[in-house]
This record gives sequence, structure tokens and C-alpha cells, in this order.
Amino acid sequence: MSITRHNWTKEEILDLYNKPLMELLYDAATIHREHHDPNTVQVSTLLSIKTGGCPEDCGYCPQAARYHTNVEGNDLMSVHQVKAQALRAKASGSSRVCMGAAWRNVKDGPEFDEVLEMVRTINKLDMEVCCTLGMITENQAHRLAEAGLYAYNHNLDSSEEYYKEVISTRGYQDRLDTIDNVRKTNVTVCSGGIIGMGEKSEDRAGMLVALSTLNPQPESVPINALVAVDGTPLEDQEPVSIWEMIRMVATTRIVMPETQVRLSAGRTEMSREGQAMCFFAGANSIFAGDKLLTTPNPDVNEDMEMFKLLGLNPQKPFIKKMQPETIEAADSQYEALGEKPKWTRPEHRIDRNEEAKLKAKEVLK
Ligand code: SAM
Ligand code: DTB
Ligand code: SF4
Repeated sequence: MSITRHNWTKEEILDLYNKPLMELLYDAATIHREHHDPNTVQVSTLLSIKTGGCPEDCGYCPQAARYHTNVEGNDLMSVHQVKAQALRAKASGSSRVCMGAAWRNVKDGPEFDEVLEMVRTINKLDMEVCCTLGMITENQAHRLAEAGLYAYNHNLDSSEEYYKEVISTRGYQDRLDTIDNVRKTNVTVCSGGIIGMGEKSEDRAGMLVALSTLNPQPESVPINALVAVDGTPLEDQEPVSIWEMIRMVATTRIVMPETQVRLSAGRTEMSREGQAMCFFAGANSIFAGDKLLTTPNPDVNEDMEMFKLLGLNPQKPFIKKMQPETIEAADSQYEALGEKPKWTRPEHRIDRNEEAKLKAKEVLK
């Protein structure tokens, strides 16, 4: 049985990533079988509860207000709408709903109170609830935990070095601090990243060092292939090849044997054979539903056909960890503190982000 190590070095991880493919696949598949049922894949559905208009400058993101993309911004969805979508997701075989908001960080107030009510509502449907709302304080993490949150998604997205080439409105440490805040509760951590942003293999290894040296390691690690969206600074990035995705999944599996590795954005560009290789290499989770947050994802029926073809079964909820209890707002131990945390804003210049911003101004004139 392989043990979970928290001292992986970049060199060791690069050596794994660059191994002859058949050896890498064999090692990853062996470790996968020691820790997981290889025929079970966890299925999550994404729900964009607050779309677009984000103040951040993430170079990959179609929801950043400063770039000119075709994303239509929306106010926060209602609890009623969220419940209806969650029921649909459950009926189509999802065990988890992941609610995403285009926020830099959570602010205490009526909108966060609504999100807490959404968490309570979905947990009562006996589905795992995940949120990805940007940076959160320890108090906000406790309030989410009390509502019945199962997981919090907060990606490191790349190595610390390459992060600076992609985002200037916050720092890597802000991300790590939020993960730390989540770890002070019973909520599980979901954190991964994106490949195909122009980073080197060293950066991919660097991101895996940052994730695998967390103790405990994240319970889920999403590996996204960049969806290059028109109007974003990364619109012209070449798509990553499936071989890089397979290598990344396999390496992630080896360095984080117990985590659920999620084959995330980018599946519309992947063949069934390519995805099957990723499952063989240790991916055991996907996002299902015809939309990710704002971009397309394979049709649910086609995914279920693929599962049938490969003999895969959707994972039942709360297999890895017990269902959290939901505490009603009236019985809460934690009140809104109205804190004004000092998340950083390095604001170093990233030329391609500036160009995309100027181009957007021209288009909007
Ligand atoms: N605003 C919050 C944040 O940044 O943490 C939550 C939502 S944000 C859209 C969640 C994650 O989506 C990002 O960390 C990134 O990994 C992923 N993402 C966003 N745009 C993407 C794209 N074009 N391609 C692949 N992944 C993307
Ligand atoms: C994650 O790692 N990938 C998801 C989820 N966590 C929030 C988001 C992918 C977004 C892809 C671009 C879009 O649809 O806007
Ligand atoms: Fe905003 Fe998150 Fe998109 Fe960055 S990734 S622009 S923080 S929604």
C-alpha cells in the first residue's frame, strides 16, 4: 500500500511527469487501485449562482468584468431556483452540487445569508454541497460549515511563480490562507488548477508540490484544461494535448493517492478514448451537465453512455465522509462579524492582461 507523503519535491514530481508513458500509467493505475474502486467515478454538477462582473483580473476567466467576453452577468440566483437545479442534478445522477460565484471574496450581508440558505437547502436534499465563492475568513468558513457545507473549492491554479503571470489582483498566499481557514472547520478542501495557460512542466510540478505538501492533502483536486475564451488575455493559447492531461492526472494520482482527482474543464475537446485513459490514470471524478460555469460541457446523456461503455458507476454521496448536520440560521453559534480582511492586491503589471483590458474598452466604445 502506498503511503501519503507530504514532502514531494519539484524534481521528484517532474521525474514522474516525464516518465515513459506506459510506466507512468502503470504506477498511477496501481496506486489508484490501492486506494479507490477503479470503476466508481464521483459526479458533480456546477451551478453558477452569481455570474460575471468580477473585479479580479484572472487571465483565464471569462467572468472578469474588465475583459470583453460574451458572458452575460446575472445577480445572485434565488434559493428557489437553486433548489430546482439541484433536484435536476440529483435526478441525472450527480451526488454533488458545486455553487460558483464570480466574487473576489465573500462579504458578510444579505447575499452571503442567501448562500448559507442555499447550502442548507441542498444538504437537506442529501446531496454533497460545495461552494466556490473566492476568499473567505475563518468566521465565514465556520458559518458555511454550520449550514452543512461538504466541500469548499479554492484552486491554486498554477505554481506560485506562474500565478504572478496570470493574476495581479491577489497573491498565492491569499489562496493558501483561505484553504487554511477552511481547514479550521470540518468542511473538506477541493483545490487544483489549470493546465494550458502557457506554463512550463516545472510550473505544473510546482503546483503539485504546493497541493501535495498541504497536510492534510485536499480531498479533491480538479485538473482543468484551459478553456480559451475570446476576449480573455489567454484567448490565443493553444489547446493542451490529451497526452499532457493524462500525464498531469497520473502524476496527481501518484502524489495524492487518497484524493479524488477530477477531470474538470476541457472535456468537450477530449475523445472518449482520451477520457478513458485519464480514468485509467486515476481520475475518479467529473463535472457533469451541459454547462460548466459559463462554457459548454458534454451532454449528460453522452456522459452516461460513456460510463456504460467503460463500466463506470457514479459514486453515491457521503461515501468518503459523513453527511454534515445542518444548523438553522436561528440556532447558529456564529454571527456575521462584518470583518474587512486584508486580502492582498499586488497589482504588478501583466502586459497581456493590460492589452485585453484596452481591447475591451475599444470594443465597448
Ligand atoms: N471566483 C472564485 C475564485 O476565483 O476562486 C470562484 C469561481 S472561479 C471561476 C473557479 C475556478 O474556475 C478558477 O479557480 C479556475 O480554476 C476555473 N476556471 C475559470 N475560468 C476557467 C477557464 N477558462 N478554463 C479552465 N478553468 C477555469
Ligand atoms: C474547477 O476547478 N473548475 C470549475 C469549478 N472548479 C468551479 C470551473 C471551470 C470553469 C470553466 C470556465 C467557465 O465555464 O466559465
Ligand atoms: Fe473572478 Fe474567480 Fe473569474 Fe478570477 S476566476 S475573475 S476571481 S470569477
